[in-house]
Amino acid sequence: MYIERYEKNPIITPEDVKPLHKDHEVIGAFNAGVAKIGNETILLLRVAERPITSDGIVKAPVINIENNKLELKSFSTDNPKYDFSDPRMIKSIDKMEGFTYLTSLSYIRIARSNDGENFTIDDKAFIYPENEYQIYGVEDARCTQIGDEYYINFTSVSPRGVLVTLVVTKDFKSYESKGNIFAPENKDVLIFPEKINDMYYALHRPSLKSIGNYDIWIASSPDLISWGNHHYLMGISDDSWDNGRIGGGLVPIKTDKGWLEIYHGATKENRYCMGAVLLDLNDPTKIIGKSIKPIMEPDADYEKKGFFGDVVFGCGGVVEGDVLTMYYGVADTSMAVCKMKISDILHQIEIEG
Ligand code: MAN
Repeated sequence: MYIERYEKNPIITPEDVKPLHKDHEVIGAFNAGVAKIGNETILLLRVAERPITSDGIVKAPVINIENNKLELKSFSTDNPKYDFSDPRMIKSIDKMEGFTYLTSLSYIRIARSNDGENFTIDDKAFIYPENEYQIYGVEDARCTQIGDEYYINFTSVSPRGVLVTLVVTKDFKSYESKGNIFAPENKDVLIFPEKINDMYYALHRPSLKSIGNYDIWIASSPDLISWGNHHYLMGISDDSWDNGRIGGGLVPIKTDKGWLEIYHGATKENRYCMGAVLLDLNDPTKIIGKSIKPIMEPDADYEKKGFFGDVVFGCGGVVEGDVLTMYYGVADTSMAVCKMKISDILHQIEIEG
């Protein structure tokens, strides 16, 4: 399938973002939710800031909710009690002690553009950790426009677990909090942009700990806040590009043929690609067809190399006629943009699905 990657990719890199915290460096500006308000394209960037440290020490940033200050925990890399093998986290080897810290603090900051290619980044955070569920950060926003309101859901991370929080805005200057909509562990919530048979729908991705896999589920709600009627939608494959985990990517796109969902799938080794699935227009719990091969794989240098390489991770796009402009995170580091034809994606689903 033909994908036109923008020649000046990546469009936003960590170097373009000034850290908000003293003695920190921005290591990621990625996985942005997308909205269009008037002529302006909004990217809800996940900015990751890491404490600058000396060799042999890894620091974990944690927000103290009592005084709203960022505090740092230090770990010596030669201490055998800790596992540093995943650069995104520090884990205790002793399961009884059982802690995980993240090596960076993520929050949501807005980048704005009038042409969809050149972005200016706000000086301040838009969504910053503000309660006990968010002391390790907030990540990976998705934005669904319903009428003149924009519903933004994102991952909140803390020792209480990884869960999903919802806020609503009309102007991308301030927002109203709607609370936690999915309990731990859950991620990758995509709210459909309109009611279907008088109910709202959302894809979600529970991460099962005892039995089961990292699969996509679907739920419905009368009010966007209380979600129920949970159904398993689709799962990982046994031995392919998506044998590790799958999760919703972009806000579902309404087409003549059905709801088109572009999702991410990763191997057990964490190579992230994008796939496509078509859901019934009147009952999105029903799958019409699915691409067998990924529609997009990490290929360009900026997709293969970075803080966490071999990752393409789309969280949003803009649809104009048959053209989807997808904004996507690359290598857990930067933002890139590409264009693809919706008819090409539907064709791939038709011949493979
Ligand atoms: C995964 C990755 C990280 C993220 C944590 C917590 O390990 O997506 O980037 O910080 O989960 O959500």
